[in-house]
Amino acid sequence: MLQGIKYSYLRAFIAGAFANAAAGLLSVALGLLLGVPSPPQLIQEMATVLLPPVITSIIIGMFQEATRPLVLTMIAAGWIVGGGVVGLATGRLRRPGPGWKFPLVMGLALWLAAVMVLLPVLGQGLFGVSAPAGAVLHSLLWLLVAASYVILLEAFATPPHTLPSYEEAPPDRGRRRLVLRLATGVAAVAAAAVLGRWLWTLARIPWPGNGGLTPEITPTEDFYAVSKNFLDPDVNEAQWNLEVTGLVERPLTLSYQEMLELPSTEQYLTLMCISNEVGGDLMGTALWRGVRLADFLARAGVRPGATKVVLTGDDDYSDSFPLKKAQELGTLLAYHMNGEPLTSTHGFPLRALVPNIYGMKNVKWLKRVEVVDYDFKGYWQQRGWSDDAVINTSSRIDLPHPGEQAKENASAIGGIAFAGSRGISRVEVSTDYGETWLPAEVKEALSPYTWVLWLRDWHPTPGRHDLLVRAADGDGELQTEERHRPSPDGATGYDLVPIRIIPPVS
Ligand SMILES: Nc1nc2c(c(=O)[nH]1)N[C@H]1C(S)=C(S)[C@@H](COP(=O)(O)O)O[C@H]1N2
Ligand SMILES: [Mo]
Repeated sequence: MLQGIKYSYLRAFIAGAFANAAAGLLSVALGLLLGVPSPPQLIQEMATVLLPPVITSIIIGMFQEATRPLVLTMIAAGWIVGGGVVGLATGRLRRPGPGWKFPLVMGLALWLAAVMVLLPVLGQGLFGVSAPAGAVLHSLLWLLVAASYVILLEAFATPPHTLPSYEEAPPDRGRRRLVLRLATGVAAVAAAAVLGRWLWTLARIPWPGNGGLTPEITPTEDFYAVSKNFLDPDVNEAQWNLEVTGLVERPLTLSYQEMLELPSTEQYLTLMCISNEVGGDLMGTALWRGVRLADFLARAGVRPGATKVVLTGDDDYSDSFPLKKAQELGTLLAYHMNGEPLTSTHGFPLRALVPNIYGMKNVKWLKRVEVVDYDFKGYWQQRGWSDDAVINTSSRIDLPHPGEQAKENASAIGGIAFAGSRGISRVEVSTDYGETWLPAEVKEALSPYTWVLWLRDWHPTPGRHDLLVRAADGDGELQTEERHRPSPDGATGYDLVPIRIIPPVS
């Protein structure tokens, strides 16, 4: 397909880029098949590890819901360009003429570079020994990636002078080769397109839009979703078990069915991500059904000296909280969300719900509960985020909609306020940037663990108005006015919505 391109640098680069796009696609498919994290996935995880939380938080603040697609697009672009650069570099090294020695040596060199340099740099150890999937599978995956890259590069990049010329070869042979190359080229473009599309759908985070006042219970399909994963686990309930281990008298292993048969409770609870910005959308309320964590612990019998409980998900994400928190009535291991089994996005088959602390401790795809007597640091704590992670009192204006800059008329200001399990005692709004504050009407909470809706009549005059909101928690403590980014303890500050009221046309 590159027949027409004579300029050999360009040709080598394009060939390498195509070859790596296809090899990347193959690696993702193989990774899924073998249960090994694929190269793009490793790189994405590495990016979250290497970047300090302050930077991550600034980036997320700047790009909001576009962050994940952006990061994934950048990784995909880097991967493809990297393939092009390698194609270009090796194209220069190669002596003209066909032969199998060069590709073989090159494939081996690339494979060794991957397993002996890249994998250790990505935190997986030499040959991937320290990765959960182990060295054999990792080495195999990378061998296949290197091999497919080299083979495709050969197919695309072989310079024209190594082809039999039309004078020397029977014409139909030349034509067949051309057709073959065209077909491979088209397949590679298609593969790259599929990879791109697939990355894009993976990267999309559901982003609830709210034209009016926020629904008090968030529909499951609008519920925000956050995870560390490039690809979330898809747990098969028949193969799933919950393990309760560590400092317990009788370790437990429960099947999905056994768990469903335990006495359960239903409760409304609001989840909020610690990365949520002031006025942000990374929160939602649902009705959950599950078994109290305290019941599991009582069955297993906690041994003296235990201080913390460590929860681990199927994606090997883990987090912990104090044993006392685990034994509170509101701490649930939930299997239903809004009357249905959990969706895989929200942690099927089982997830933790822990009142009063941020979303990151609400481990999804839960497979293990371990009782310990030391200060465990979870996935995000190792990256500098708060360990207590107590939810800050916050409030948000949803009406008038913050996206609207101008409005012809308005009759109310409204939104939500949340203070974990401390409850909300009052909400006040200001229409003059905090000069004066007016009380808002607060709807009774659905449970001790949810946000509240609030509303205030407002009949504004034309012109600009700077709306602010603030809430006080159940103890009467007013939320912090000081503005802080989410990292490392969760955002603080008042939500501000500037709006211009346009005089009605008469
Ligand atoms: N196993 C696992 N659980 C996890 C996470 C994760 O990456 N893996 N992310 C946490 C974070 S940061 C948040 S905010 C909540 C989000 O839950 P949701 O997607 O159901 O809204 O899940 C938490 N539980
Ligand atoms: Mo989160």
